[in-house]
Amino acid sequence: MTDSPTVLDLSDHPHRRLNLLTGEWLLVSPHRAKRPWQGDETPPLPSESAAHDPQCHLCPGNVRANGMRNPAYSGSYVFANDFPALTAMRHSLDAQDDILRAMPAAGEARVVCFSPHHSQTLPELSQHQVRQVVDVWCSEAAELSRRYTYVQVFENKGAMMGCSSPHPHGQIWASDFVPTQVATEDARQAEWLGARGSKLLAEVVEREEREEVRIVDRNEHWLAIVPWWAAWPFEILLVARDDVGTLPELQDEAREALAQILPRITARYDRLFATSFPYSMGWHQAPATSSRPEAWRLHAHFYPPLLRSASVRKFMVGYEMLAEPQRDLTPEQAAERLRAIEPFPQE
Ligand code: H2U
Ligand code: ZN
Repeated sequence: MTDSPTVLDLSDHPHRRLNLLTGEWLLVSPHRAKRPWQGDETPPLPSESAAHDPQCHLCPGNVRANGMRNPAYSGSYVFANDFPALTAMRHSLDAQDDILRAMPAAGEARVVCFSPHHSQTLPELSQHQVRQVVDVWCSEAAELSRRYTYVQVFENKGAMMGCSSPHPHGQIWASDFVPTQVATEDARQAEWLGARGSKLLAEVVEREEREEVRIVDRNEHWLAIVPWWAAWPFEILLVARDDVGTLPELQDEAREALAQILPRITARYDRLFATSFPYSMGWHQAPATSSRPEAWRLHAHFYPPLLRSASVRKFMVGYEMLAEPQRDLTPEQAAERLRAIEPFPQE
């Protein structure tokens, strides 16, 4: 440690940044991005292109793992997950244990096939087809939130993320409890509104539009940024610019704009390392039991694991597991790279 500190340079010196949505700090080490790399750089597997796979459990007309047959669907298709993590049966706890604590958990899980096509991912679908996915997310969230406290809409993409089927699909898990991360964001946004009289993510949007350096893409209704506090190298936060707290509240124009920006974001991802980019993405919205639903701004998180090529990923191990998340590439550098990509170059 030197005893006369120089002024912190965010693009060069180690520093910590606060994730306003979780209250957690992360370590940024920009100087380390320059170090030599001797890791694995094996080329990616060739990507799928078949329109229909007779072995696929999700393709139209095929039999699923539990013996049910999918209809010959032509748009997006939703079915009840055959192996749900949550079931609708409600249970009660007869005695509270202070040491080995538990609580009952009930809910429902569904699978959303984005389209009948076995290989076309979001950037390969037409805007009309992506709009169908958006409408399904909104209508499913509306229906399930009448019976459940929280509806988690998400997509796990790519074998690297543990996705079990290459047929593009997402999942919806509804629960009679508010999951941990959502409860944290709920409390943080409520606290922010109470303290500052404004919405946390509205202030973030306003600030990021002024600074520009972390913007990846935008349209009239949405702003896509690599957030100030991003933990994953190419993490994206997609925030609604309209004053909405849940998916069902999205109006026609915002849904259409979402169907426009989603393929653009995911096409940038695919072109970054010339591979079908793996990620987990999902929506965060106000839970039905929020004490301050008006503090919420609807948003989606994209958490992709890749760091420097189609096969070299970031591992959240060591310091990340035991202390706090850490990154080398700055969010500003990541945003600059994603922003520079032309999502759909003219052929
Ligand atoms: P991934 O998004 O992680 O690939 O999960 C796909 C889900 O699809 C998984 O939760 C369900 C699995 O239970 N599934 C069915 O419900 N029926 C099937 O026939 C295959 C997969
Ligand atoms: Zn399929």
